[in-house]
Amino acid sequence: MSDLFSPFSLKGVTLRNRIAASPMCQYSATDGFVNDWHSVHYAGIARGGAGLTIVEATGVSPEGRITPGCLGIWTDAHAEKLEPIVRSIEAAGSVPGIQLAHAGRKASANRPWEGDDHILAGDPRGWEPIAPSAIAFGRHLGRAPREMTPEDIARVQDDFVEGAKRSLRAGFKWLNLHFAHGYLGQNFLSEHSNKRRDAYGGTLENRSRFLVETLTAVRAVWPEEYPLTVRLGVVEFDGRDEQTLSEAIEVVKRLKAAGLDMIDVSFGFSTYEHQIPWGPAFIVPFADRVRREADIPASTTWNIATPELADAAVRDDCVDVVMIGRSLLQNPHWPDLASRALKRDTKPWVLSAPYGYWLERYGVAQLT
Ligand code: 8OZ
Repeated sequence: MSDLFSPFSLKGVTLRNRIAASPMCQYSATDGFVNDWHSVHYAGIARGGAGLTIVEATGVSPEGRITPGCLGIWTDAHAEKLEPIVRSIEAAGSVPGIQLAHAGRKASANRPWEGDDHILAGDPRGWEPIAPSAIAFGRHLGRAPREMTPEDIARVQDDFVEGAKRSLRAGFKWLNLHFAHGYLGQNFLSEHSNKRRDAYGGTLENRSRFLVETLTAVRAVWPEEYPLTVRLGVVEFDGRDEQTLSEAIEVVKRLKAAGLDMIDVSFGFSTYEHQIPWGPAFIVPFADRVRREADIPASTTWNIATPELADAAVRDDCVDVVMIGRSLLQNPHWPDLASRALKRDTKPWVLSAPYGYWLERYGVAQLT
């Protein structure tokens, strides 16, 4: 039986444990470039013991960023600046991953702690969002996007491909396409945001076309030995849960046929009219079902905040990998604490030798 500290192999990549650092926006970049904040942040998380460290949502184009502070990978220079971060993650024994993203109708917003709302049209800090249909998300994200033309769709898909190629050249070994949380991929899939009458709207086959085509194009340039994963919102908690979930499972099957290696299960956040049942590990049962019915490795996230919950998700055979977010912001060394709490603090150390050796030799209790 696998547990949180069992290694996990997918394609040619092996994670030292089942703990992944979930991609978490830092909103701290300028013009999409990483800086000292990101260097310290990612090295810190990787040193803390996570088996996989996924760099935050990184815009495949300038207009694909959520905020002006989001990372981007639309030039080679952006990718080159990511190389030292990749090296520091690997040097700490973690696998370097990156999440490629396009924010669709939620793009061009202020940083969360500076309002979280759309930047007003005409403000030079912002830009015009694009999406499948000219329908605003609503409330604080009230700016209507421009409806994408077929040329826009082809161009954004090409941006994902170029982003994947640059990610590979920067040294990343794990790719996650962000098709969840009301961003562009989810905008196409969801009937809340997609009212198109062409080949990209209407039936499930049409609404999933952008996702499947993009995945297919990325797979063609992303090596077979490296995992290609997708974060997908499989449920909206909008009263149509069974329909949305069964549709999503069908989409995951199509993505798998197009080369998807693992599904990262989340929720859609396509509408404000939702009743999200926030609670401990509340997405795990959905991930379990998608994993079984689509017969594909899965990870999930949200409120998996204790070692026991994370371990149970793996031991109960619901997911293969657990994405940890806020617990790693609180304490990048959370994997070490988890191993002690679960009494699995045996060799190999969860922390790298420069930390792990001393903690073993003198014991933590003697230091406190
Ligand atoms: C949760 C909290 C803040 C940001 C996303 C960028 O939806 C996010 C995000 C998620 O992927």
